[in-house]
Amino acid sequence: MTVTNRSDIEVVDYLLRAESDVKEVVKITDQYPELSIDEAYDLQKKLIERRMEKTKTKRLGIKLGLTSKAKQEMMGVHEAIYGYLLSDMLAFEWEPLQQHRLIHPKAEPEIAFIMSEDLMGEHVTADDVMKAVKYVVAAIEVIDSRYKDFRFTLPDVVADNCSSAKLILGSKMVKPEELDLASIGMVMSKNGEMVATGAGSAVLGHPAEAVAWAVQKLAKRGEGLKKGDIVLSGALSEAVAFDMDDTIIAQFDGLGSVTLSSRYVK
Ligand code: 0L1
Ligand code: MG
Repeated sequence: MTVTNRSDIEVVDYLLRAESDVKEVVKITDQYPELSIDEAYDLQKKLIERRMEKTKTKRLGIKLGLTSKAKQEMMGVHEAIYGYLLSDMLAFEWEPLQQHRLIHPKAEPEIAFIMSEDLMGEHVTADDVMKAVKYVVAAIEVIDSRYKDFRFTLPDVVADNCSSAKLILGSKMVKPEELDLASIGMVMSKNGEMVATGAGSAVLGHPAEAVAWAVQKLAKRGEGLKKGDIVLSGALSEAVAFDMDDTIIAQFDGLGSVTLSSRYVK
């Protein structure tokens, strides 16, 4: 069944309510099993517009998901996905996350790009991306699927803005030409114990390749990256679940570290 205009709003509100009530919900394809990826991106767009209106937030940038072959295989898909980052998703190293505002969060180590110019087009390459990037920064993305047990199909997760919840940036900004992004190594620890390792090449071979892919996809919808956008290029390792009082540190070669801490703050 195709999601009709009327039910689009219902679906969007269903997902936004799950986020604001901090309650996981049944995935939408249980009710709309025929939902296509294209329709899911339509829903995502409506969800973002409605969320920005409700929370008085602005676009911060773009995020990519499912950028590792391992995760694509796990989900039985051959493509990455993208979603939007909004201004209230930006969190800071010095300010613990409010754990009670999150459902079942997981942390992902990522390389963030800060764009120095607009970038749009169906033929944009990784080289074009590198030329349009001002800085690269170590980042942790917090994903927090609104779906029960973090289980979903591809259209579900696209409609849910690719599980986006928060992002934290490190404080070291590096010019992209100063590093070989594919060979950057990363170690992530939780409460002092190593929990994940990875390299930049885990992100579709090279993080800039992943961003170029997103620009090409965005172009099909008449969109692109904007000057000042923060782009999360995709995870260098699997996502790691965390709870209150946990501290997660991701350390990247050449980019320094970024720290996430979480507390129950009311
Ligand atoms: O940012 C990501 O790679 C996650 C994308 C959505 C899939 C998930 O929630 O695990
Ligand atoms: Mg991510």
